[in-house]
Parts: sequence; structure tokens; C-alpha cells
Amino acid sequence: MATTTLNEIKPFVESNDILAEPEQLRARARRDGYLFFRHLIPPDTVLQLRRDFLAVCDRHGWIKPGTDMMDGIRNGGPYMEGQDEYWPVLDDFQRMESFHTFAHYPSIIDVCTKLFGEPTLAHPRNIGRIMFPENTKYTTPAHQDYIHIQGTEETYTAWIPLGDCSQHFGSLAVLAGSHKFGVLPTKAAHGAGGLGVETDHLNLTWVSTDYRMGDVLLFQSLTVHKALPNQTRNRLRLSVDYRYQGQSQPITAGSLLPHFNRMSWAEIYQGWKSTKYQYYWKDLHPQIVPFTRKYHNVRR
Ligand SMILES: O=C(O)CCC(=O)C(=O)O
Repeated sequence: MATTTLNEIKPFVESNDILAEPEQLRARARRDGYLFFRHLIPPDTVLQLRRDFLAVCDRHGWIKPGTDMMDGIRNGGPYMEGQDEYWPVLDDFQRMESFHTFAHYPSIIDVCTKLFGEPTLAHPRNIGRIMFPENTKYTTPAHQDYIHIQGTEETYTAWIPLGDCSQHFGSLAVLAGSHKFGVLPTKAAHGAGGLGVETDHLNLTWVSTDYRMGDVLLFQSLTVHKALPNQTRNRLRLSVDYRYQGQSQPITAGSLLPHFNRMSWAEIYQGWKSTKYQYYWKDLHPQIVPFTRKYHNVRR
């Protein structure tokens, strides 16, 4: 799969200027397959979640002793999804009330509701990621989320780094306009999701940015995206993926389960202070549709 050098990546179109214009947000998302906002969330709110994530990493011995925990300087690894060492950390993220509550942050829901033209359903299947340096081979490959989510193509992923995240640090890039090409054939690949797509023949442009704390990228489920490698010497890249769709749209049962489904919601909710974001989707009676594995027949 072809790699992209940093100087081939063009900057995102920023959409803060049209935040109050639903028609324009929809038109831009239809054109580009993504919307990028600076400072959609107050940096202090993101910083608090970063603290919670890093406290988990620290408890598991992933932070270098004697360093400031908030710098996220790695100890050991690289570890990644699928490895024995990674699951206990992932499980601790899944139990965190602040991680799930953050998915409902009002300014994110507000922009989604404008985009969908109807109330938003936030999927409860939230994902937290820690990307180690010196692990380029396992950088998230170019892929489309639709094959993993299904339900409706009009599902949007919000990708939010928990801290400033330059391109050198492994920010997320999207292939602008790629959502117009439908579901692309998949190919076995290293990195999150394990499935990639070829993109050279599409002749489209990769776009990204140096994210600052509080910036949010939203992209449609058919939009091809990938991470850039974490090229720092020793820093952990932390981020969250949250998913959203219109409440009237169909959804698959898997999107209502915890990521990797390693614990029940009841286990996850133990010790939470509030019940507000527990089982909230049940009151919305989402229309459940089947999940197909027809896109998972990969070329090798
Ligand atoms: O953070 C990453 O490296 C991967 C994120 C991603 O692919 C997604 O949000 O769908």
C-alpha cells in the first residue's frame, strides 16, 4: 500500500465559519466527506479526559517513571490492539464514565444534529486509542469505517486527539471526496481494523492538519482515512473515536455494544456517578438492521 509523505498532504478546509449554517454544513460534508472544526471543545475539557487516560496508562506501567504523567512519555512497548498487554488497558478505558460522557459533549451533538437535520443518536460503542511510537508498521491503514459499522452510510465518526497532535505525532488524514466512490474492495493490512483499501487510482488528495487540543474531525463512514505514523521518539498518541447518526436511521446491533464486546454494559457502568448516559439509546427505539460480512472477503 502506497505511503504518503507529509508534503503531499494538504490542509483541511476548516468549517468554523459555517457552524451556524446547517445547509452549508451539509453541502460541504456532501462535497468533501468530512468537516473539521478548530476548538469545538474547550481544551480544559479535553485535558481532563487526557488525564484520565494517562492515569490508566500509568497504573499499567506504560508511563516512564520520573516523568510528568501528562507528557505521555512511554515506558515499554510498543503495544497495540490484539496483544495480551493491551486488553487490560483497553478494558479500563471502557469502564471510564468520563470517556463515555465525553461522546455527548453538547457542541459535538449540536453540529451533528445540524448535519443530519434531525436529532442525533450517539453510538455507545466508543473507542479509545493509544498509538505508540516506533510502531510505523502498525499505523492505521487507509480504510472506510462503513464495513465495520454498516447500518447507514450517513454515520459520522468524530476523531478527537486528547492533546495537541501534529502530523509528525500521527494525526488522522482523510482522502477528500473518497466517500463518493462507494464501498471499495478491502485488502488485509496491518494496523487498527486489519483491513485496508487501495487509493492511488482515485486521484484524490489527502488532507490533514496539526491538531490542537479541542479540535474535532468529523467524517462520513465511506470516507477513506488513515493515521500518519507516530514519529516521535517516545510519546504516546492518545485519541478517541465516537460515532453519530440521525435517530431515524437504521443501525446494526454491534454499534450498540461495547467496543470488542469484552464486558457487559452492566459491568462497564459499575461505579458510575450518573445514570444519564447509561442505556440511553433504548428509549430511542433504534431500527436494528443486520450486519453483513460480504465486505470482509479480502484480497491478499
Ligand atoms: O486513530 C487511529 O489511528 C484510527 C482512527 C480511525 O481509523 C477511526 O476513527 O475510524
